[in-house]
Amino acid sequence: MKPAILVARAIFPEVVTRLSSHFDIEANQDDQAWPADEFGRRLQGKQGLFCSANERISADLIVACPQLKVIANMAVGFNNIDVDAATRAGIMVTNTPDVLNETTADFAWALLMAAARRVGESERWLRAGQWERWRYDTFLGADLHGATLGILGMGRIGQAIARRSRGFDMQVLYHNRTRLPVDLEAGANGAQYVEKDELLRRADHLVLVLPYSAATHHAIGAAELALMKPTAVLVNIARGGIVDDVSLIAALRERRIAAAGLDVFENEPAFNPDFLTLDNAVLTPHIGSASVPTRLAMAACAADNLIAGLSGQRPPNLLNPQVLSLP
Ligand code: 8YV
Repeated sequence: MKPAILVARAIFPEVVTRLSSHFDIEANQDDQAWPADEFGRRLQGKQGLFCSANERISADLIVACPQLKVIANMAVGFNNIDVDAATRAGIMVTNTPDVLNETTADFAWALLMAAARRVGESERWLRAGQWERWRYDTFLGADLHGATLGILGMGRIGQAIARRSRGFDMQVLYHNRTRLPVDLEAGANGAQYVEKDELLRRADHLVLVLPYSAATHHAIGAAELALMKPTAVLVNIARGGIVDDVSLIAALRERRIAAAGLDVFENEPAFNPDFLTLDNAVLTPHIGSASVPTRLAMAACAADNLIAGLSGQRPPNLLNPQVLSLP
C-alpha cells in the first residue's frame, strides 16, 4: 500500500502526477485554502504533507496527527512550521533552499525600482485619465544608480540582490548576524559590513532579507525607521513580522521615509488595510519566488524531499536531522 499524503494547495498537475505514482494522494484542487479545521481533519492519518509557507503547522496540529512522518514545505522559509514540535514528534521537516535565490532577488529589484520611481502610483494616475495634468514635477522619484544600497540579512538571496547592484554602480552596505568571508563580500559587489544603526543611517535604499524568528521580530520598528533617510525606499521581500507594520504605515504617511515596496505583511493575507491608503507603498501578495521555472523547481524539490523521506532515505533538505537518531 502506498503512503497517504496531503497536498495543501493546488499545485502543478505534473507534480501531482509524479506524487501520485508514489503516494495515495489527497490534493486541494480549489483556488482557496482549506479552513484550518478542515485542513486538520484532512491531515488525519496522512504520513506526508506537501505544504507552502502559507500553511501554519502548529504544535497542536502536529500532536493531533501521530501518523505524520514528513512535512515538505515548498518554501525556503519555515517559520510557518513549529519545527521543535515536529522534532519532538519524530517528524522530518524539509524546505526548498537555493532554487529560488535568483528569482527572489529579481523581485526585490522589481519592488525597489517600482517604489523608487513610483511605477504603481503613476500607472493608477494614467489609468484614471489624469495625463492632461502633467507638470515638470509629476512623479519625481529617487535615483537608484550611484546610490548606496543597504541589505539587512546577507544570506544567499541577499548576495544575489547585491550582485545585481553592479549594473547600477551602487555601493553596497550590509548587516548580518555574522560577517561574510571576504571572497563572498567581493562577489556581492564588494559589500561592506557595518553595524545595523550605521546601515539604517547611510543606506539610500534598504532591502530586508532576514529569516523570521523571535530574534528578528520587529527588527524594523519606529526607532529603526527614525534612523533612515527621508528619501529612502524600504523593500521587504523576507517575512511579515520583521517590520512593525503600524510604525511603517505612520512613517510612510508622514513621509519620514519616501516609499516602500512590500511583498510580505504581518498577519498576511489579512494585512493592515491602512496600507491601501498609501500612494507611496507598492504592495504585492508574497510573490517573490513566483516565476514559472522557479515555482516548478521548488515543487520538484519539495516532492524529492517527500519521496525520499517516506521511502526511508534522508531527504536532501532535511531541517531537523536530529529526528534520524531518535529511537
Ligand atoms: C513561498 C517564500 O513562495 O520560500 C519562501 O520562504 O516565502 C515563498 O517563496 C511561497 O509562500 C510558497 O510556499
